[in-house]
Amino acid sequence: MRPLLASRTPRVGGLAAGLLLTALPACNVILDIPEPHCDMPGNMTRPDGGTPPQGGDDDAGPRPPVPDTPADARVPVPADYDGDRRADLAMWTASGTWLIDYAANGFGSWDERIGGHGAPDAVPVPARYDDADLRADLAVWTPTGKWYVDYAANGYGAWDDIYDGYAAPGAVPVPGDYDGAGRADLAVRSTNGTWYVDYAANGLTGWDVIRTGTGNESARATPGDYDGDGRADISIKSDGGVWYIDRADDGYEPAIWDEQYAGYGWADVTPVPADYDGDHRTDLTIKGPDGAWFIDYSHDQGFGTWNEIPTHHGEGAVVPVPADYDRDGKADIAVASDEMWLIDYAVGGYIGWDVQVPLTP
Ligand SMILES: [Ca+2]
Ligand SMILES: [Ca+2]
Ligand SMILES: [Ca+2]
Ligand SMILES: [Ca+2]
Repeated sequence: MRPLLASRTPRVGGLAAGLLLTALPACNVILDIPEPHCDMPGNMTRPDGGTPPQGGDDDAGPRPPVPDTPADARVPVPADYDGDRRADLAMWTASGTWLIDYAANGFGSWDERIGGHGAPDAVPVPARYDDADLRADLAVWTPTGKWYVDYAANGYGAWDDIYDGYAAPGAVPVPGDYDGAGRADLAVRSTNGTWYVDYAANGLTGWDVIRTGTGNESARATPGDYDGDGRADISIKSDGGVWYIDRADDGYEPAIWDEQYAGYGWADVTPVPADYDGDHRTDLTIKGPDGAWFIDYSHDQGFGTWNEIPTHHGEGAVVPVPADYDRDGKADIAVASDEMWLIDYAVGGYIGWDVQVPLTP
């Protein structure tokens, strides 16, 4: 291990960035970057240790993963529902209606209003669960372990399949393409830090991966493809600001991380990993409650220095919804509330919202 002093000097200048750095003490720390990461990528080896903060959660017991949701509550669920490689605006209501505003004809009104897609305590998890087309499938997961899927290939309308057996104590769903087969795999992470994956390629019949030691209850799941090999990697961000990555390429061993990076904000920031620079690798990114986004691109010298700190991009009770809304290959900064969807496209820089879409009921 070689401790590196990260300057964390933002490339954006000015008073605002300085204030933000002050407000985010975790950004001015000694970075404990595993030395192998600084060498050629082909020479990477697993650093020893890497166990995130533990303790306490074993006795915590199961807890509901989502608070009681009012029937009229709406959850932003952006995804590419028509397969044109542009993310579409969408909201799922707790009463089971999917509202979709396709990017193709411009944003401004719901193009689809699809009912009958609710379930008790459901959490919406749209993704491409089959490889029949490029369209996202409508899906919800429930804490009782059911995964409901309405495949896009035969048209949206009603659940095509209900898979059962995907429960774990206090679990949150973390679907993704963990084996690179081109389909989302069913996956959950439990409160006590076990990550379960059922690969779709060999049939949705039971867990193929049970990876223990992915942090405690307070850690946030941040799966993404951090090395760009087409397979989602297991990842968490701890309350203490450490971003842990267990790459898919060398398999998963309990509590052993391939990479870990410190300085990514305390518990009050929201991790928003996505590919903001368009190199097909997920970038380490957090959003502060004051509307600042701290982006650390993967394409330069690796992780450890903020590349961009756009401010005034979503203060207060908004949900960050980064996605590629204009098909330039780069995730765009975006936030949604019940009333408005705001997008700042990556092209042209993050100067201010390019699109402000009022959301009708
Ligand atoms: Ca689309
Ligand atoms: Ca990967
Ligand atoms: Ca990237
Ligand atoms: Ca974009």
